[in-house]
Amino acid sequence: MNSIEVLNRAADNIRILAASAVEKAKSGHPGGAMGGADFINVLYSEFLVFDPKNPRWEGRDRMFLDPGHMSPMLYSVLACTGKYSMEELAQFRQWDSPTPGHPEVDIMRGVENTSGPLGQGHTYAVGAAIAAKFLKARFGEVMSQTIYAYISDGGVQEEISQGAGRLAGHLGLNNLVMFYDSNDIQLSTETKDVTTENTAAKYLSWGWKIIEIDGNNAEQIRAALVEAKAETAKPTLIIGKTIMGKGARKADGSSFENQCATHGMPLSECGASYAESIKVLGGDPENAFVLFEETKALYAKRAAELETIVAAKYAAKAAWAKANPELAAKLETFFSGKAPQVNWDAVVQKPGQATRAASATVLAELAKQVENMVVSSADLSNSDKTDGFLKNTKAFTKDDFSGAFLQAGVAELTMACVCIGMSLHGGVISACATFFVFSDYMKPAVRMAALMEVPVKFIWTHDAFRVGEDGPTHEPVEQEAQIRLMEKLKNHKGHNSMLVLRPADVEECTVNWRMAMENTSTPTALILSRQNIVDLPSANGRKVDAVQAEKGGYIVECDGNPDVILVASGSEVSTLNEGAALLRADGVKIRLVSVPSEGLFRSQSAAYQESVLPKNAKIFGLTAGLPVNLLGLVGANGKIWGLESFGFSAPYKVLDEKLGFNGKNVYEQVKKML
Ligand SMILES: Cc1ncc(C[n+]2csc(CCOP(=O)(O)OP(=O)(O)O)c2C)c(N)n1
Ligand SMILES: [Mg+2]
Repeated sequence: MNSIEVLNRAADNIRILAASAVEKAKSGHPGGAMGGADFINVLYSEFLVFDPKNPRWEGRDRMFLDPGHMSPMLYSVLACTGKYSMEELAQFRQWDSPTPGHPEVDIMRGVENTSGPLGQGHTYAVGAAIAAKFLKARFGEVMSQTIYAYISDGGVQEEISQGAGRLAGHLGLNNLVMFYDSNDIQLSTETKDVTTENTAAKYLSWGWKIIEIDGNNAEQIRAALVEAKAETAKPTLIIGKTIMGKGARKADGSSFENQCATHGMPLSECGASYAESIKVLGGDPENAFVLFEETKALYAKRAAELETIVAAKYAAKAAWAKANPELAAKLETFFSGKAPQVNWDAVVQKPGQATRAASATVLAELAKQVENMVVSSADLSNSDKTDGFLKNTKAFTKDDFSGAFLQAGVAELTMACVCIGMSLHGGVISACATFFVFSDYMKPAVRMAALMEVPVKFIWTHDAFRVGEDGPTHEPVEQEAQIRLMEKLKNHKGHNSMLVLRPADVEECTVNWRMAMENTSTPTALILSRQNIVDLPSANGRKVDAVQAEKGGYIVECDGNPDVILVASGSEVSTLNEGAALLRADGVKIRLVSVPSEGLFRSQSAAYQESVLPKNAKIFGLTAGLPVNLLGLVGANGKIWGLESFGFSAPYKVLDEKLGFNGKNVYEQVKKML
């Protein structure tokens, strides 16, 4: 066993590196990192199981950081394991360095998740723990890793912790161990100024095991981790009382610990003395980016231990694979990250349905064909029609993860982050559903999914005011514009950060679902109608013609040299088609265009775009959302009929009439325009 002296020396080393990275960058957060160093050091030097040579090994333990501002702590401990050099730590927060201000997912360097928006990081861990349970139910002991999470006061205060805590306790995620860095200090105040909750009692009531320790005491940390790992029925919360800015000193050598000021400023700027603090911690302020001999020895010893541990795990896996070749092949397929093989011909759509119903038809097939897909709903499965999937599997329970459905409860942001966590864990394809209007509750997670490039599928139904009687609270208007902004935003690979699809009828829905399943590099949204939609006209049958939706936008029908182009997405395409019949009776020649994804359409060749929507054409657009949805498609010569206010409570056919979403109004508006 490592001596406590050695562990404390290595923790001080991590404190020095973290504080020095911030000092050099002239910005960052030293205080929390210095307080959390003891836990992170014990975790990485004695507990976390990973393969230093193969960071992607699916059987590794995972550590999800919630407070991204403690990045210097994470980079420093990973430097002890050889994943970052001293030079890279010294480049903290600089252009093109691998040490950005807040951690950005980088599996090869041991960073399991991007973190920064407090609360999301530990919820990914809950998702990863669920994915691990799902996989263990299928593959047994080869998938028996522990998921660690590190949370701080901010994460505990964020509302999402309620959902994460409830779900983890309810599902008895004993493979989840969360350390709460409880230093009683946050960004602008002490915690006592904003909360009087009994956090231990709160998590206890959710079904967690609670261990309370001195979070700067290596012996207590070790004992707590041993106890947590032995727990067989519950997730564990280790509440570690820590000292903010542990080791910080003023110029006169007196303590500068437990100061709010160390939260987000270099030591030299917040009232402490950088040099004095580094000296007290046993370092050299003139040459601070150094690993002590003791630290090197500690982590070399751990590396050797890991070699033995991992070799044994690989040997056990090899024996298992020999005895279970089919399962072993399946495990490999699950973790390949490749799109699953799906026989799409098995999807048989009934005409004239709502696209949410068409989605249910697809999901029923996916439940049968895609063995590693997990679908979740925030208590709306019978409305958002994920029940198409659920009817072919069963929901997870504490003792049974053989199903593939997660009843998330009414917690949309939690659900979204749990799905992201499953995806980050790997081995699982995750999808989650709710009403489109409540995508507002999920947007912060959508943004992170897009930034991390995880292929979560977001299913949003009840896509417009045609929710009807429920009224404006339930009627999305501006939501499509918001989500489509993610199509305009590029990820760091230079691709649209998200694929947003709003199918026009049942067959387009199947095609869009195929595109979602084949999109393994960004999140995808499917925006679906509540009400039935008349199928679009088609020369070759919709099943054939709808395949053109792969280009993001396409011509549904065209009368020779058209007088006007009618463009929309979703159910409004069908409404345009009603108007087209009236216009044709007047001798007007029409082109009908469906654009399920403007972002994807604008990624096509200029020639293709021009062939569908010529720049000088007269274009009329119809959207049940804000007119801006179609501005980029309709152009200056055109006209858009949209909704510019909140919706209203009334039967949807009445709303269609009152708000002008019918063939007659399309006819009138286009006639005025021509
Ligand atoms: C969602 C979100 N809101 C606000 C912030 C800004 N912020 C960063 S850290 C922090 C609070 C820090 O308190 P704590 O988590 O206890 O960290 P410590 O000060 O102990 O390092 C805040 C408000 C954020 N990162 N994410
Ligand atoms: Mg704190």
